[in-house]
Amino acid sequence: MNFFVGESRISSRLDSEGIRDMKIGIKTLFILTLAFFINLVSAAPQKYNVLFIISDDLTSTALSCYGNKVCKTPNIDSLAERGTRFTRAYCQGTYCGPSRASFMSGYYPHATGVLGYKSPRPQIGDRDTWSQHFKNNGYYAARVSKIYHMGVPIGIEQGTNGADDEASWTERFNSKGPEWRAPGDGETLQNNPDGKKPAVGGNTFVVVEADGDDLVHSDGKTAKKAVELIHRHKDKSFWLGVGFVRPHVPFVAPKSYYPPFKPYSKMVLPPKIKGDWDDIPKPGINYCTSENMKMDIRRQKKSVGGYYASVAYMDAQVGKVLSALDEAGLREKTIVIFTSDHGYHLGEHDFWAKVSLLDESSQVPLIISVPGKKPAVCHSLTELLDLYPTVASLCGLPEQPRLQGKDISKMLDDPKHTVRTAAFSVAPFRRGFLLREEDWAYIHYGENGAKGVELYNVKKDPKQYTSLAKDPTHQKIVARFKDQMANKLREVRNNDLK
Ligand SMILES: [Ca+2]
Repeated sequence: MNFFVGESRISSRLDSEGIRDMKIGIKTLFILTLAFFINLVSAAPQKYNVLFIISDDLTSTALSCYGNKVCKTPNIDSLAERGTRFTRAYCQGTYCGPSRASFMSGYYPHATGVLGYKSPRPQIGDRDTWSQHFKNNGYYAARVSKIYHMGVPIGIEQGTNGADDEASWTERFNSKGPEWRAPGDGETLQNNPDGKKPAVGGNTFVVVEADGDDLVHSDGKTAKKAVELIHRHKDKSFWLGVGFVRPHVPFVAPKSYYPPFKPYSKMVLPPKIKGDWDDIPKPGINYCTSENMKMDIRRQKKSVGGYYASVAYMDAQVGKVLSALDEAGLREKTIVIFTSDHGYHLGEHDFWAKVSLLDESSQVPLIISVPGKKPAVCHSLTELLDLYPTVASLCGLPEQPRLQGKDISKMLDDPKHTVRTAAFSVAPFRRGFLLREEDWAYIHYGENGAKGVELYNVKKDPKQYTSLAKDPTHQKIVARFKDQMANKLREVRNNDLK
């Protein structure tokens, strides 16, 4: 405020040349200061892009980076080679609707009450979903195809939005595809013992060796749109959700993806153990079994081969999206996440598909790649619910204490770091609840376990063949878990939604 007074006082002592020099000096100082602040801003934590790729109904056991020797997934493997691969990541609901509503909203299924195939919006009101939080912080937020629940195949055949949440996005795109109607060699494997049914629609095990190329199908179109969006938005910050629908049934992929799995008779099924179901309570017998689907050994093996071909096809689409990131020069600016909404049974215990709370169905593949961080394999327990707070924290967005997940970003610097002793998941159809610790898997049915209990020592019995729930020497552990489950449910329901 004294600038002009000062200038006039000084001017009385200086000649006009001196005043000019001083004005230039002040201008220079101003420019230097401005440059300093611009420099400060550019040195602030980098505003990463987020590329979230999610497959549908994908078990980690089908990926070569998780040890599969038959199904090769070079593109997902390449992401695992540069990121952190999690071996104990769990979904919060073992089918699409609740799982997706949970990790997008930041709440457990029992906190929002979204246990079916619905959008979480009525429960969360105006609270930000994961992508919306980024959108409200200056990001372009888009989804291509299935991020929230969409019916597969029917919603994909129609190209509709499903149980989507419009407020989560700046833009959204659906990828219509022919699904089971794709021209090619189709066979219905489920409930078709005399082979008289043609390829059918609905939530049915159908394999179609399809004519034509990748772009005939929904996932090919999804990859193409994602590539286009990456190039179009490479100069601003984006949160891009890319949802592939394979390997969800129907198992449809171009013919070129099938040769490694043919003849189907060479597919190896998991061992069939006599009396395997004897210690599983009734609600623990999965809704899809070899028996109730009327699938003989030939059909079971073809189911595995068809599933693998769908995984290989989906992996190729992941490759196209990852290449686009490199072509756009964004690898060093983008956090890439690859996961699935839940796992899948491929004949273990003669179970098929999802819903079960055993590891094949509740554990998910999860790879997180953050620029500049060392590649690692992390065995610490984590939940899909942790993605929202973790990625928000990595991008320097405001923290939201209401979120029920935990920030696991320290695990990306130190894979030995832990944030939880148990992962929690639910199977709403069966009122089933899982607490998965490093050494134990505890499952009970009915709010208090009245409908049955399973307990597995996963250290000694990783394939979960022998439930110890009724073993007299394990009753203390069962009692501990029962208490812990009651506490967990209380904790989950104690939130800001009410
Ligand atoms: Ca799913």
